[in-house]
Amino acid sequence: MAEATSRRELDPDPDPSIIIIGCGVAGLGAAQRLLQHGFSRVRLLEATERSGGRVWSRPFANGLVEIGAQWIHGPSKQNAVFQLASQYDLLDEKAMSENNQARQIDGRPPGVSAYCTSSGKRIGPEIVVAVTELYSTLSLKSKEFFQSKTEPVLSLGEFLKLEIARCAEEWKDDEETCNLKLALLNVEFKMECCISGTDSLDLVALQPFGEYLTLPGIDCVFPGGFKSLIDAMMKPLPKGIVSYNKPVKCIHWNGSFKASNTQEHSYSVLVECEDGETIPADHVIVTVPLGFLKEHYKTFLRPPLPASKINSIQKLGFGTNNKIFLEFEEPFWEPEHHLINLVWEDESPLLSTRPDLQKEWFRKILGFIVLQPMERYGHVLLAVLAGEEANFMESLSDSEVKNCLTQVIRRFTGNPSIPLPKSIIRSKWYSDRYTKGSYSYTAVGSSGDDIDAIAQPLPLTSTKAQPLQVLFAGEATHRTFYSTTHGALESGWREADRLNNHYLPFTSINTKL
Ligand code: 6YU
Repeated sequence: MAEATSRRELDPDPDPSIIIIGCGVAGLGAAQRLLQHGFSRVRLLEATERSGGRVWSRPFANGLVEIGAQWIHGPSKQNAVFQLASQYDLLDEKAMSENNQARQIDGRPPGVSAYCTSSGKRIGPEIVVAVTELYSTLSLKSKEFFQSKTEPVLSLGEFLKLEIARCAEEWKDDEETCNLKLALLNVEFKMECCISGTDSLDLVALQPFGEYLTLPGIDCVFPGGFKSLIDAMMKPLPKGIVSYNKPVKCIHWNGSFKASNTQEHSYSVLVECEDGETIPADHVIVTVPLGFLKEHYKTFLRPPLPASKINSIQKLGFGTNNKIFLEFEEPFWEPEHHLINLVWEDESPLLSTRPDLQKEWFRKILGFIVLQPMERYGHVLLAVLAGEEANFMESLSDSEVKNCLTQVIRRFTGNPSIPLPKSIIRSKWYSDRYTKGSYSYTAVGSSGDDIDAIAQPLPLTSTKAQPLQVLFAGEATHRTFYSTTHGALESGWREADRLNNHYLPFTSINTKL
């Protein structure tokens, strides 16, 4: 593990009791770092029966599929997950190559795409290239407002729509081609909704959009599943450090709590679990998802969170991106295709209608990602969709989803005899009571300052009370890498380092991972 100067070697006296709530990437990162720094009284409380949180690799078809995080976004030296995965030797040769690390692809699924229309036709490369290039240009332009003091409109959606309308006026194509271009742009909107985990780009704030940092590197996956990272992080931790099925109900802070039957000093924090157990601690690192905090902020802390923090929790966005994996007996797609896009010819980003969820939820699916290599996964397609439609999908049965998607596939391929998929597995992140969605985004009315406000430890001001009683980590607390595993990991490390610096204010510790 780490070559770290142990804080116990330097200052063996205080060994505070530290509780980490949540055993996802952020919680594990914090635990790993605290132990490396020499803290020994560390305990993780996890609501569910497993580690990983929004990293969840499950057996399906021939291999493992990712119910949550799938790719290392920007696998290169500055990416903490890439660093750790390389150190644990979890990636294949291609991902490790200098060439892979140097390329920039802007967070989209890598590979060759096919574009099928709702009337069962294929769209040729010429029009696809023109539209994808236009969208990339607009997307880059939308990120420039981060550096400027003013923005023309509040949301990313409004900005893109104004730009598209302006460009469309200059198109010289016939009406059918213009409509097809708009329909293709609508697929880009759906993709952007999935990337941001939002219902609509009208909800995403324009000004802070460019603050999210995209790292170089063609996105890659873990050959042994994302879970191989979680397993590798768990391995060096002391046995029993994680208590599973241990949901925390309330964090009582700013108090003076005694451990039962001991003469120990009193603790500022008392963690109350749903099963009634209470655990005193000097420090608590909260890594629960923003979706959980949005629902429970009123009761999750006593005294309640300061108004400034509540305001930021409410303002920041947290939406759903769901996945549906389908296994087929035989592939009906061409082997070179990595993504089969679904282009509804009657759609356009310039036409805003509220969908009838019951009848049209599947229209939000942008397409099917082909899991490759086939030898590892079997014949598996992955459909992704975001927002209200993704939430609605969770209320349907497996066979309803399977039947519906088969109809869609038959229609778009023009092949009515494609058989039903053999099996299905899907995510339900919105109804997951300890997550309540997929990941965070800067919603209209919020900014990076809200992310920093959520990350601020309690108490907020230096009073006589013990500092750093409650600390906050998790993807939604990382200003430039929110919504990713590398953001979550860095946030866990950040809070562990914060505690370490607090106990050793004048000592510089060289921690190497
Ligand atoms: C990435 C990717 N990826 C797809 C989907 C999802 C996510 N992400 P955790 O939730 O993991 O842990 C908290 C724990 O707390 C958890 O175990 C709970 O059970 C527990 N808990 C809750 N309440 C509790 C209580 N009361 N008591 C005790 N325990 C409690 N990231 O790097 N690559 O491909 C994807 C994707 C469907 C759902 C993703 C991806 C996001 C990551 O999964 C996520 O950030 C981290 O795992 C979170 O870790 P954590 O520890 O913070 O929380 C410009 C611009 C745009 C900005 N966005 C662009 C980026 C695109 C990101 N897109 C991701 C897309 C995919 C496909």
